[in-house]
Amino acid sequence: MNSGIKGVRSLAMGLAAGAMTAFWGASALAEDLIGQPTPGGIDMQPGVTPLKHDAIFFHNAILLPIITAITLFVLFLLVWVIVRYNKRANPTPARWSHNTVIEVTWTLVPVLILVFISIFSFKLLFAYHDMPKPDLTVKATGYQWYWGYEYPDQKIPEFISNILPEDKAKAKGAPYRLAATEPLVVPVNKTVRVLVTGADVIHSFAVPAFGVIMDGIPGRVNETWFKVDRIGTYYGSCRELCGVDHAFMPIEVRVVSQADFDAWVVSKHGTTAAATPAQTAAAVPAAAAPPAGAAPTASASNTTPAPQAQAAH
Ligand SMILES: [Cu+2]
Repeated sequence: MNSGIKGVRSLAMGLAAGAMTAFWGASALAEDLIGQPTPGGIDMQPGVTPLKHDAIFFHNAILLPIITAITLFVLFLLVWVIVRYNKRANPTPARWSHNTVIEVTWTLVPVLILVFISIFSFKLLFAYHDMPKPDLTVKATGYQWYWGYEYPDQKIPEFISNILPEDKAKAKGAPYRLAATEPLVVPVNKTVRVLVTGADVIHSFAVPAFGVIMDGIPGRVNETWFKVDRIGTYYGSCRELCGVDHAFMPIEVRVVSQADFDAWVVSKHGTTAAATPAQTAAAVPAAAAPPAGAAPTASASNTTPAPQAQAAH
């Protein structure tokens, strides 16, 4: 009998271990895709911004252990009551109905747990709210059912970003329903302020790898920010049910080097001067009183207003 139990137990443990290996092993083998969902993946998308790193820490290191501990504790209490205090094991139940110590405890302990969580929660909330001085501002406007992006600093007027059709996405090797005809292009390691609004109904600008989600509300401009620490393409989507094609207005953000960003801005006929305060600050003394002949060395669009934009920084 004993060996039978042992056999069942080792079989169960073997099955459990096998299942765990298959479950975790598969997800570990399948390298997480950056900036988009991983087929069969678990957990959140890998983060590439300080906000997302903090959010992942908050979820994985603070919330999950607390949730797990509480769940196991309640499970233990349930099993204990079922086993120890059923009719057979405890034929004459106690008659008391109050216990001050227990009542104070089960009021105080949850309060303390919530206070502990709130310390980290508020820290994260404030981090979302306290945007560092932005290096770049982009405006994202939600339409039924596409996005419009505008770069006021670079004087790039709004351009439209639609969903990339399936055949074109396949041809490009880009994920269909995440790829867009025109990406939002931003420089790496720069604080990007995103102004979000809606033109018709409420939309929402969300990019999971950045940990940002912000409603775009008609008649109102909301603000969020991100600072991406690695070059790449990151996908998001509208996160507010906005009508029949809600699922077909993806967000594609291409994070590139400053040089590539400047080149992109030039290709959009924008001005690159205001985009690089760090560089222009260094360049200001040299450019303070440029001789008329020196103008061609600056970018073609770097005309009179640009030094004022530099001075503003
Ligand atoms: Cu929408």
